[in-house]
Amino acid sequence: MLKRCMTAVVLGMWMAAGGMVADAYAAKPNILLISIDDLNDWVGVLGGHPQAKTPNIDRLAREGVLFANAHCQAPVCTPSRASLVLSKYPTSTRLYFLTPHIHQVEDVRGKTTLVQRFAKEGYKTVGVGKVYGGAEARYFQIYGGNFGGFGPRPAKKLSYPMGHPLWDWGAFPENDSLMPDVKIADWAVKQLQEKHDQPFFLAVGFYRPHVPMYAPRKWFDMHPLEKIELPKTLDTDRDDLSQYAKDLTFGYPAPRHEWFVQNNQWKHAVQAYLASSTFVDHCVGMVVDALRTSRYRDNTIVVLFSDHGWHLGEKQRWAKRSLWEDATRVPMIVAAPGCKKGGVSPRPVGLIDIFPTLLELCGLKPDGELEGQSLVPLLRKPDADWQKPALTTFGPNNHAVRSTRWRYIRYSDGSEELYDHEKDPHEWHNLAGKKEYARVIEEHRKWLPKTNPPVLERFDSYGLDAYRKAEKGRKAK
Ligand SMILES: [Ca+2]
Ligand SMILES: [Ca+2]
Repeated sequence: MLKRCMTAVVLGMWMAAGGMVADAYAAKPNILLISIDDLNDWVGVLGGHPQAKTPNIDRLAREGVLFANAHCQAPVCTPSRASLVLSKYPTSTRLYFLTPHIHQVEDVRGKTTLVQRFAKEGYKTVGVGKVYGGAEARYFQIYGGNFGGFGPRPAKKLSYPMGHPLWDWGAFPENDSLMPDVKIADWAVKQLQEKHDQPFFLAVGFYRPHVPMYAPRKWFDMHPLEKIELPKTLDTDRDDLSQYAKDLTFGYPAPRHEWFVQNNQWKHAVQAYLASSTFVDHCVGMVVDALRTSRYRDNTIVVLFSDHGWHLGEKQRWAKRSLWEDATRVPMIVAAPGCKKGGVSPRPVGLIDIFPTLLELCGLKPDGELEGQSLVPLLRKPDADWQKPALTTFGPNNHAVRSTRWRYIRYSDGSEELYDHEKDPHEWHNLAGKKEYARVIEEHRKWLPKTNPPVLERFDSYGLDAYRKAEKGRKAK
């Protein structure tokens, strides 16, 4: 099948070159990597929320393979993106939390990251917006900037009066043209309209639906407040969690769930998240539409992903920084020329697998240091046998193992959770204490990392307090 994919690519190029392969680069497909910040499974084709409106992502999924059981390797921006571009688990890099970044850690900064590998292979590497999640310009030959990143903010907060300056939501600013994500899309569109003499690796990183959840009024109007449905929750959901789990995942730097409920903001925030997601989907559409009408249409691999999920009240908590499905499941699509269209893979995969997949799709030599595995067998047959589960880590010795059916979590104090996704898609009922599941747990346990190097203490990461509190509680036991 890979041969067939590649044959189609080469044939397409051969015909485009008037029957002659123009040069050594001609056989190599271009790459368009689209990154979205903090988008969970509230995407039409993933069904995470019945009111999600993401027509452009849905269309892209129909043109490629949708990985419907894809997970981040760390449930927070920087380490998730680091894991993706290095194809290494947090337990190999010690990049567990928001800081440090790749270039700040001696053992890691010499490694060749995804984009740099393609530069070595003769690709022109071009980036814009948030891709690596910090020091972007170091990694691209041409970097277009972030155009204001998280975007303009109103003079006075619209919804959430206290706390972090980014935590706010509402209809703002007036026009799409004031949104950094639109400028980022525009910049990327221009790249696709240009003539490139080498194969290119174009990485486009959008900022919404990351807080502040501002988008112009029209995107809110597509999700009328009075019709907003809240996510399904169980009031007693936390009762079967260990104290360690609660300390680790409820000490996050965001408003408490109780605040949303008491201040009548839950629906507003759900509306803002849906509006921000529909808005960013529009930006994705701008770029993918430009590709479809460009000379690169038939020889470009498109990969779309989000860096982690997001809670909106599930388990009575908000945002990222947990080992549950809400924080680990991500949209992930691979659309490669000549390959299967409209496939949906139920197999557990990770963002860590993108790097080796792109190498194989481009006919490049595999890199034995990469810890992900190529997804080309699933691009061929989306439900092919697949042994390896997806692994997510949140601090040393805190891991979730996601197989096709189960989620197994083990925290550093030894406490465990097990959820059966066939019967309990919301992960309400922790089965870990029940004897009849001992064998399932045993099977999942063997995938836990064998080593858990400690946090690099000299980097005082935002949001690390919760981990420290949980560890303090464990040691006091
Ligand atoms: Ca993020
Ligand atoms: Ca529960």
